[in-house]
Amino acid sequence: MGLLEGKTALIFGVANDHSIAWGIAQALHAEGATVGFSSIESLIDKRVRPLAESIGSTFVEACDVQSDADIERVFTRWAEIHDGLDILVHALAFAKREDLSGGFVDTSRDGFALAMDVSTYSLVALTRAARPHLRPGSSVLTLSYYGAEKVVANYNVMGVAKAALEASVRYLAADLGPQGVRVNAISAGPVRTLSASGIAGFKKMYGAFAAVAPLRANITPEDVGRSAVYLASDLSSAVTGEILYVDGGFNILGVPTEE
Ligand code: 0WE
Repeated sequence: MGLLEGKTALIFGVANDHSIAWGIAQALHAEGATVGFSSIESLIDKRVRPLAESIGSTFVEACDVQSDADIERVFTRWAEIHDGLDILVHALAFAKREDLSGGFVDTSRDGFALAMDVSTYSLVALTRAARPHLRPGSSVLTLSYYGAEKVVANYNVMGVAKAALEASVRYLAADLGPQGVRVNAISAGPVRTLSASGIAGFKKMYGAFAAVAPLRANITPEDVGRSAVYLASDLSSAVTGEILYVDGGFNILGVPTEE
């Protein structure tokens, strides 16, 4: 019997089969969860629907997370098919490419607002829309990165957005706790996803990570998926407002050094 038998999950942020969101989807499905998907319109037919179908999932809806009306439409549609929701996964972010290199000091007002709206406020908006459907014992999960806490070259405005995301996890956990709903984040080490492709210096930092992280390996979407199962399941029944590192121990290092 799977750890998530009888539970339903709605996952925002699958782009393709390399996505962390897809690693999470497969892991939740393997433990018996019924999984639905939402992603940006342009990815639905070519990328998301085939993946969803491969795990027997029929719920696939486009969503522009910058639109409250669009978010509302997705949850209304969900409620037409399902009785409630046990697991909400928020695995999306966006900043303008020009804001992911050079000096953070040069971040424009609209670039800052865009990164915060798509990457941070969307968790608040999705959690609020999901709330009427979330049963006691359900779990909200988002993804963060170490650049929220310490300066990572070029991560820039995304670091600020992830810092606000982690704070949002704590405030949402306090709000929804009395309803029996838990809210947590996984802070994952760098993974080679579509989001990481073409980022200045990513390849180099990806290699350096495996050389210095205590577990001496890069992080895979499957690694993140297994920890997501823990946070989504009753195994973590008293865990909320937490940031769980899935980073091979990288964050414990004071001076990351190659041997
Ligand atoms: O959170 C992320 C990536 C988020 C991201 C990526 C992109 C690429 C394409 C947000 N917006 C965009 N916009 C685009 O146009 N990561 C944790 C991966 C990541 O991104 C970095 C990293 C790492 C690690 C950017 C700079 C430096 C390191």
